[in-house]
Amino acid sequence: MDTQLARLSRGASPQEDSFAGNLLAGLSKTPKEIACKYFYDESGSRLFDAICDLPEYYQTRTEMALLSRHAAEIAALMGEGVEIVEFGAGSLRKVRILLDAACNPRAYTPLDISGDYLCNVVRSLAADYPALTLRPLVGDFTLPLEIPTLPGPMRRAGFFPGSTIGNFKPDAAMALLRRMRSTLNGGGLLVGVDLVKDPVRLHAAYNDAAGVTALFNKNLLARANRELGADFDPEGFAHYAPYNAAAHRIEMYLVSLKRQSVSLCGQRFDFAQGEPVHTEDSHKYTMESFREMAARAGFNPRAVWTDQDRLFSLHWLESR
Ligand code: AVJ
Repeated sequence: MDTQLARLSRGASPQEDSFAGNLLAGLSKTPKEIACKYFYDESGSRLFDAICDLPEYYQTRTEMALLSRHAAEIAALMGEGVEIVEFGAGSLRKVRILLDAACNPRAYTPLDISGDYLCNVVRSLAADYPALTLRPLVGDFTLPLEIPTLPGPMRRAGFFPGSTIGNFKPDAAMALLRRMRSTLNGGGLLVGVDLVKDPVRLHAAYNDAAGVTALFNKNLLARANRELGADFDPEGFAHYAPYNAAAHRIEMYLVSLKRQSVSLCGQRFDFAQGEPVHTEDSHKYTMESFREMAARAGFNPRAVWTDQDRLFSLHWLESR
């Protein structure tokens, strides 16, 4: 059984693509920003798992129910002996539903940015699926990537759940889908997409009563303190996550509650009272608007599934 972690690094230089590099560049801009992929160190990945269990965060349980309900149909579309490639694999909870339904899956290749976290979750998956070939890859799926093919004839199916696609602006989302299409060598892609809905419900999902999303957002600052010796005061910033209805997206910010300065890698950064740092966008689509985008990215949108309340959607896209 091959569960060695391989590291993919291609494209941007490690310097400009590192957490430190992104922070130094992003905090020098006006308005300030930090890229959302840096949420996911080991503790951020754990906080995200806690978000997925929150009563307000309907996305995860709705998507899991859709996967379970349509698993047989999805398995048939993926075909026999498929290699499942998951982009941003996280806890690996969702793929178990697919693996249980799939016909003799050839391999499972989870790709994630958090190596420590991936290593742990892959170990427990390997124990539960002893016959499956596992190829965990540590890396950033937003960079161009080529996954070495396994020997013998093999079809790939991509799995991109959780509405992670929503973290990209529509143009970047389309470019990402195009790149995934080429990584998949003609195979299909199963994508989970959060839907446009009542803004009050959307707002609640990113502003939970227990404050877990606030901790998740502030983990960026705690992580900078841990890894880079920065001196952020996480209590000096507020979690702010409004829904921008015109742009169909949740926008997430850390807002400085006072005038303050922070030192980071020998540089000083000043924050005005009330100054925002943009940390995430989470775009929402209609089923039709997502299918249109997928078609423009070179996919043939085939099946689409949703729940009774039309909270979330699962799309099966075929390469054409
Ligand atoms: C990474 C896209 C699944 O945007 O809903 C959850 C991240 N941020 N709560 C989302 C997130 C705040 C999440 N996804």
